[in-house]
Amino acid sequence: MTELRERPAWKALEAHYEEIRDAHLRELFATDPQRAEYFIADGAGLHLDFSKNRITSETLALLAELARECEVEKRRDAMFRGEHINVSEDRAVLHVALRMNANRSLNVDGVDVVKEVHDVLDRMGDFSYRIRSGDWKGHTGKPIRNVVNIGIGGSDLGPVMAYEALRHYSQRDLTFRFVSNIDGTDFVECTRDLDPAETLFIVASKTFTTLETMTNARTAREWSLAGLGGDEAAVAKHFVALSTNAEEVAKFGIDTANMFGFWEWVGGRYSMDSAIGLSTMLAIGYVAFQEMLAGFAEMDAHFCEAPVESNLPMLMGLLSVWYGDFFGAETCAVLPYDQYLHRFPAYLQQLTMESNGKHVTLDGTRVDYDTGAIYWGEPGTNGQHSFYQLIHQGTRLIPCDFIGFMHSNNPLGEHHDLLMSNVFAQSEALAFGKTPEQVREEGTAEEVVPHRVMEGNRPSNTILAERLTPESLGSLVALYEHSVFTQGAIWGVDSFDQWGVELGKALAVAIIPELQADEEPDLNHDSSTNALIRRYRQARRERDPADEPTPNPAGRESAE
Ligand code: G6Q
Repeated sequence: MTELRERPAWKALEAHYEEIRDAHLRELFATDPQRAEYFIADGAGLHLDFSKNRITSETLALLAELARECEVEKRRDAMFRGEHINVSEDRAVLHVALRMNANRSLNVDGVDVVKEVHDVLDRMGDFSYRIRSGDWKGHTGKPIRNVVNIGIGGSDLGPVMAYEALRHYSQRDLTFRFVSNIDGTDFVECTRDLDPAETLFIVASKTFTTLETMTNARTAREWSLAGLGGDEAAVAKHFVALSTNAEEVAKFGIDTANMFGFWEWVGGRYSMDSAIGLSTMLAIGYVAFQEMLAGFAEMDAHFCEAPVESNLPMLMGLLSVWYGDFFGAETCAVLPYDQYLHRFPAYLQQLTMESNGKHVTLDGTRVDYDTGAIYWGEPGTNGQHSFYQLIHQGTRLIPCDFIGFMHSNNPLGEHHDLLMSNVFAQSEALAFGKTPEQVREEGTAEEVVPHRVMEGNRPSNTILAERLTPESLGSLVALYEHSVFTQGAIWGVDSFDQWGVELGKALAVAIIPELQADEEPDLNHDSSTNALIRRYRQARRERDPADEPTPNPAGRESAE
């Protein structure tokens, strides 16, 4: 048995689970109506109501004890000191340094990383000012009006999410697009209505070797040059790079003067507040970007200072462990009631699942408990008219995070009251449901009663903030970052590597020449993969003229 399952707090939680597993939230609230007054916590401008969880004070005490036994705080402090807590890659994990105030310093491996962070932020600020003001001119002398971020994974999901979340604060005469997929459709559709003379490409790639990004970047280069008369000098005006790899950036043909750097201690999925956030800064400006960083920093401080029992990220992380490892919940739904957060669940999927989708502990031992849950979700109220049915009446337990704001950025008649009434109604309905008696009292025909019964006892967290601002977005993202950290520290896994994505990448690289070879290649895969490749090759031979590659379709179109 692994160390975690031998821990006294874990064993106590197992015993406690047997006592509490059938307790209904109706009873828990009936016997303790005050629970909504103490199962709450505030930090960094966020309010967390976790009273609609299947817990008692004893559960909370035991979970806090588990955090102490697993030394979550010690591990957190090691992260903030810059120790190499990413053991499988032997790296520091220092996204928290990206939002440290300029008057702080943090020495890591002999370098003051806070100073380096602020040097890059200042350069990003100057560049943003030049683009936003129209001072930076494209190759033909026109100001930039379109910004296309080319990146994937951590170099895409954070930037897209943040742009969408903060659109209200964005400069509206600039158009932002995000190309990530290696499917040519993504590039073509993102650029087809853009004028190359007014378009800036941001090539965002930590390594600057990622197949998807480099393929899209080369296509962008061709598109741009085709639309600008083929003069190589145009690249300097229309391409910037966000990367840690100056050598590859230079090889690609981007002047390193147009490169904004970051460091190996920033993991891809933790990089939206590094240079990878350049598109965000171009959209909202330097000052608002700083406000977003301040929101992150407030949550960092809360995570470091608040006791476990009132520490938002720790509470949320521990509750995830409670449901995943004791109740056997496999997923967690994130339900933001704000249209601007429509990409937030997709962003969180990478943050949570790439971080904690791990099967061994730090020392390589196979875990004998479940790790990272499957995160998913959609903005409310749309989800209510689709998958909420399963959460309410299905057979699976799905803990939910509801996210809402006191004030709308677009107050429109009674829209916001109606929106928020749904947040409160959904968590109430999930927790308390509807008994057969209540259904009968409504005059329901007996044979329909079972269909209309809502068992309730579906747990949820409700996270409220005043308004969606750059600052509250920063706090919200940091909340989940540190919740992920807490879960990883309990499970004893490396939340900062991602070896699981490597095998597929390597296999794809090996298959490319097999798809393209003129001669029938010697295929040595399994029989299924061999047959699929042969089938594709056959279709490729039979391509009609419409399938012929068109390297610069959009460039040609918009240059006309
Ligand atoms: C994130 C992962 C991964 C990464 C992408 C893009 O934590 O490492 O999603 O962000 O593979 O990598 P590059 O930025 O190096 O292109």
